[in-house]
Order: sequence, then C-alpha cells, then structure tokens
Amino acid sequence: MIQPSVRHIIHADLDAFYAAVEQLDNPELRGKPVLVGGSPDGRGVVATASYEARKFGVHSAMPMATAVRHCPDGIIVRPRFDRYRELSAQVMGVFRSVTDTIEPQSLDEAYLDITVAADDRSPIAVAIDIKARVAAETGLTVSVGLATGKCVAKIASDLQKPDGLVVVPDGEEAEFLAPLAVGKLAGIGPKSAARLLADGVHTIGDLAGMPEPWFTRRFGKRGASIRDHARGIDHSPVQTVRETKSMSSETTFPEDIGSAEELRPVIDRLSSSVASALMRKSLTGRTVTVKMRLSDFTTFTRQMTLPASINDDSTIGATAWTLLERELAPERTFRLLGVGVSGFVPAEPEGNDKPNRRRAAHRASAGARATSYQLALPVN
Ligand code: DCP
Ligand code: MG
Repeated sequence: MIQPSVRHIIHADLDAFYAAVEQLDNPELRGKPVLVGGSPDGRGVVATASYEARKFGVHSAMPMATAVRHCPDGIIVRPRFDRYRELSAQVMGVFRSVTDTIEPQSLDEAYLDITVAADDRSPIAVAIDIKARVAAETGLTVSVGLATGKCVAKIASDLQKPDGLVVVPDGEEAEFLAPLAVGKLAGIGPKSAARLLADGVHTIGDLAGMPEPWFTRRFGKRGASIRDHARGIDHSPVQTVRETKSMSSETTFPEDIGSAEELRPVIDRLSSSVASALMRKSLTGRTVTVKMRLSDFTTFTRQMTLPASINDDSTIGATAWTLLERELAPERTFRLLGVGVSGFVPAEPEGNDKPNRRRAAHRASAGARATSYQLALPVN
C-alpha cells in the first residue's frame, strides 16, 4: 500500500492584533502598554492588550476598569475595525500567494496547507518566508506553528508568542503535546479542563494515556476525535470552502435604544429572520448567541447552549431575550443588536442513515461558501 504522504500544515496567528495595528499606525504607542477596547467608566471591556500591558495581567474580555487598575499607565485606544479588516486582507493576501489552500479562522488567524509549496524547499523555509513577508508587507508580526495536522499546528503557533515559530516534526506530535496543559487541546473548554483536572488528568499526555472506552464514556460522540487529537493524530483537511457554522442577523439602530419595550421587538424580529433562514437550509442548532454593541462601541456577545437543537423563532427569541435582559441597565444604550444560532446538528433523525451520506447531505444542505451567514435586515 502506498503510504499517504506527510502534510505540512501551518497555523498562523497575528500577535496582539488590534493593539499591534494601533502601535503600527501611531509610533508613539510602540513599546508601551496599549489597551484596545471600551471605556473604563462604563462597562467597556478589553478587546486586546499589547504585550507590554499583558505583563500586568491584562487580557482580552477583561473589564476595562479592571485592566486600568492592573495597568494604570495603560493607554486606552478605541477599536478601528475598518483598519483591522484592511490589514487582515493584506495578511491573508500574503498567505494566499503561498497557497490556495487557506482556511481563515478570524481576522488574524488562518490555517494553510503548504504541502505543495514545500515541494521544492523545506516547509520551515516556507514558514520563515511567510513570517518575513507579513512583516515586510504589513509591519505586523505573526506567530506560526508548523506541523503535520491542524490541531498540533494551532497549539504550536501559540507556544512562543509573540513572533514565534514552533515546528513539530512528523512523528513527534504525541511527544510534543504530552507535557502541555490539557486545556490547550481543541474541544477541551475551561469546564471540561476543570473536570479533567479533578480526575487527575493534567496534561495532554495524561489524557492520551486514558483507555479507549473511557473517552466515549466521558465525551460521548466527540470521544474518538478527542483521543486522536490528544495523541497528535489529525487528518482533517484545511478547508477552503467551509460549511455554514452559524446563522445570524443583526441590525444597527438609527438612534441608540435601551429600554426593554424597545428592545424586545427587535430581538423577536431578528430571531424570526434567523429562524426562517435556518428552516430554509434545514438546519437546527443548540447555541443561541446575542451580539451587543453599546453606545461607546464596546462589542460583546453572550451565548447559551440549549439541551436540544432548535430552529423555531419562539425558542430562539425567548433564549435571546433571556440573554439580553441580563445585560440591561439604567443608562445603558445599544447601537447594535444581533441574534445568532450555531452548534448545528444534521436535521435528519440520528441513526437511520449511513454516516457518510448523512454528512454529505448536511454539507449539501448547508451549502455555504462562508463560515457564517449574516442576513441583512432593515431596522423596521
Ligand atoms: N478579540 C476581541 N475580543 C476577544 C478576543 C479577541 O475583540 N475576547 C479581537 C482582538 C484581537 C483579535 O480579536 O486583537 C485577535 O484575537 P486573538 O485571540 O488572536 O488575540 P491577539 O491577536 O490580540 O493576541 P495573541 O498575540 O494572543 O494572538
Ligand atoms: Mg492573534
């Protein structure tokens, strides 16, 4: 049998992206603690902090008021999303000049399959070249992980931030992962990590050593893939065209609004628009997300995962409203609201179709060219 050839996969993630852009555009901010985000007076949060500010314990999603207490010399800068999008496009352009097989994860992050590009030179040379070209063409630094699969590459890119380059050679994946904290593994969120810790599973190596049946008991259907990932096995392709992962609808108000009476109908309208889009694509999902932008442009999301998969407007609306209602406060006004549903499962009932056909049907019904669909919705 012909052995499948080894793939060379890169995960690239820009360093302190928003803060780095601010330091790039304003030399006075360079070398200084920069906090990008909302106001410390209101309920603003930190979108990101420069590495100079992270030394003081500041991190993304921390309330700005707390960040300022940790880092009193921090310079607060309001986000400029258009500029971030512009630089993101430039960086993705560099990636795309190396390979067509690129899967962006967010504005500052992408997987690249460089197997073909590494045909006539070493994959490490390709990685170094990408870092150098991003720096030369944009002035930003990018941390790169190079491995034989996405999961290990992603962990590797985070390990030597900022300006990191971590290479995990073929065959050394499990050894590389073994000493790392179990929470670094894709699919192990903070809650799972805490439960694993309580059971004495601290490192990815501890996890990889658990007996096979334990994984299914512990993680259900996800068990097999979590076990593979813990052992450094990951054949998932870098997907240029992605399935729909979420469906959302959002609206910006002509004037900021804050009362329950004004907001509730908006939530209902957004929810029914998402519901009908989901129904058209035969999708149902378990996670409902509300996106909020306050008058000071602070943007954040709240989400809730339901016990069952849904796509009806009343459940989406009720869940979204529960999430929004908790955030209402006197004086607090909103300039944008969004409602989204994610965590899709195939619409067909479980178990009465061949897995492959089911997956294919799901993909066909999703049929999207983008990660998420956003529906345009007029205000009234
Ligand atoms: N971001 C945000 N809110 C969060 C997390 C991130 O608004 N809770 C934004 C700001 C970040 C950008 O997304 O600059 C990219 O997110 P990353 O998680 O990659 O964080 P950074 O690029 O800022 O830092 P790092 O060097 O750790 O990648
Ligand atoms: Mg980043």
